Amino acid sequence: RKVGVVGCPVHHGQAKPGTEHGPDALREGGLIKKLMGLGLDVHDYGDVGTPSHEDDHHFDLPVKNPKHVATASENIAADVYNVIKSGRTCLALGGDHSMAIGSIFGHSLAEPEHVVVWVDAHADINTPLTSSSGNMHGMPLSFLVKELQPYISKLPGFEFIKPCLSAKNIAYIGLRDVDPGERGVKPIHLSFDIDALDPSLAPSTGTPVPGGLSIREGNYICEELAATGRLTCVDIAEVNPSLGNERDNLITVNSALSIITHCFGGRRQGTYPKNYQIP
Ligand code: DIR
Ligand code: MN
Ligand code: MN
Ligand code: MN
Repeated sequence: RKVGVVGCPVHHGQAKPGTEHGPDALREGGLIKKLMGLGLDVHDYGDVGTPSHEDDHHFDLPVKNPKHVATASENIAADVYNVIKSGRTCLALGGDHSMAIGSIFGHSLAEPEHVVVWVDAHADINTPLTSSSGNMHGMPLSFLVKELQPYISKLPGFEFIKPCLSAKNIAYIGLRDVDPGERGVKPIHLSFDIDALDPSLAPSTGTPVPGGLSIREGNYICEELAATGRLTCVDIAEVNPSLGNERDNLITVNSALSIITHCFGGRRQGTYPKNYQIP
């Protein structure tokens, strides 16, 4: 299997500096080697451009940094699209969770039928009008969901986005009752916010919430999704190496690497030998 890694070093979707260092923290934690160790053909495409804007205030809405988020999203979408078109599964490394605007949109250009699995402590479907924080990492799904478009205000730079997802094609973990007709054989986008894990396992993140998933639960979700053979794009968002101490960083990066490897063939029962053809 072939994997393409795209770094999305964005931070303007929330207020705490440091998520822009997420991609390099994961690389320096040994990401590429671990994926190659699973027998995968890995290509790292480097980081997308995140151009700066001087005047990025929106006076009518409490939305913070819309132009920064928009231009980065457009670049992320282009890279994710190219990676998937080249026949690789895309691994998008965030970055705050506003990264998912671009990754999900880019994925949809390559796979218009895709569905989204959103693993997060938060629903991230605020609209610019419902958001109380004004932070765009709490809004990504609202720009993509077709049914919400009547409620979405025009924002500078967002003209390129066409809503690409029906509300019924989003799964929030953990749902407990899915009907046969709601299932399908569609390509899957996994958007994993590291704050879905318990803060003891992912302390270096901006909005930790107690009572989160264990590593075992997180890995289980990823193994099940990987086993469908239909994972075409994976986001890892909100790793912030500027928060907490060195030990917190190490714990967080190792948790993220564990989640990632279980999306790409790592198994709790032990991983298959390199080049082994999974029957
Ligand atoms: C909150 C926090 N719901 C907001 N969202 C976060 O700002 O809209 N998402 N942290 O992961
Ligand atoms: Mn910056
Ligand atoms: Mn999130
Ligand atoms: Mn979250």
